[in-house]
Amino acid sequence: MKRIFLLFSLFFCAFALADTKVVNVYNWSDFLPPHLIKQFEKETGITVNYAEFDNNETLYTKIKHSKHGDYDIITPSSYMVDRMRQEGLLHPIDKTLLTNWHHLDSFFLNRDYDPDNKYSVPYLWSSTGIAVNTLYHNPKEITKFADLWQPQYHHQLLALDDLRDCFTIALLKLGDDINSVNPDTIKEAYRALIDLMPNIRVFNSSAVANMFIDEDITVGFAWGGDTFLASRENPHITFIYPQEGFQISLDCLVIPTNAQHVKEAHQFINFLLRPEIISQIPPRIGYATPNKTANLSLPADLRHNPIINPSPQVLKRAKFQRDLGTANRIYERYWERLKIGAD
Ligand code: N2P
Repeated sequence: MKRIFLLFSLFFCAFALADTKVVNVYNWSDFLPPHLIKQFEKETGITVNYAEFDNNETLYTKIKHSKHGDYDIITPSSYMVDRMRQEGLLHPIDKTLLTNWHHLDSFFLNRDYDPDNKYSVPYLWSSTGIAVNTLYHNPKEITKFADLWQPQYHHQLLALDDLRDCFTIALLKLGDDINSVNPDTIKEAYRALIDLMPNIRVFNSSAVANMFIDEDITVGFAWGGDTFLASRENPHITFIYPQEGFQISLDCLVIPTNAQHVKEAHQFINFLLRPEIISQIPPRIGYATPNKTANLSLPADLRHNPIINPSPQVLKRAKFQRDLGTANRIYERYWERLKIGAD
């Protein structure tokens, strides 16, 4: 009798497991409020397994070496979408399953990094600019990335711990293309970063808001999203869109080629495209949404906040990052040397 009961239980468990629907999400740290995950689970009966990363390169390595389809949704930035799609790491998006697609703002669609958005759905965006605490620094003296090289910022700057963001500010300072693949130009950008090192106090990209709130750091280049969060807690913090131009950091929802739960992944994406869902994210995590319907419903102070939503005039200076192909290796080598302090 006992044995029959045990067999029955095992059979029941296996049946229950097979029937459990899941979606495995791998997202940037602090990039989705937990209550929305719960809401999705409740609405759909799909269990969300959730993990976080801190930079595109970590994400890339995980996906490149994931043999068994560990993830169904990941959120690379535009340049990494470009690289992954070219390397065959992404599953095409089935837009017929995304009934909320039409809410997206066309400014963010059909860019070079993914023509026709065959593989990616814009999720959240921000700009890389200069964050300044006006109690300590005169923001009028900082209008461009090049100003960060001034000796007055000796040992003061926060630098994003992010290869592309660091090279981009150096390339902009030099007046070069932020997607340059010319070895001489990349070398010049590296030399410029070496020159910047005495001013850098810390490399960090996951605790930026808190560092500014606590005034451990008072100036540096940062993502607008973190700076916005910090500015709500510490009113002396402001954000400058540099004159040379600046990079848009657009993070996208994509499905890896070997994902095991493609249908559930589309359901998750469509949920995040729903205006009443995505509009809950900017007030909580500081990043802006490319969903135009959601933007209209944001509280006015957020809608008109220049950190979250820069004017169309400012946006004209915005640049999108693309993949660098074989030049990636050159950047990576210089990045490693920079971080270990070799020249
Ligand atoms: C915030 C995540 C930042 C995403 N922790 C930058 N692309």
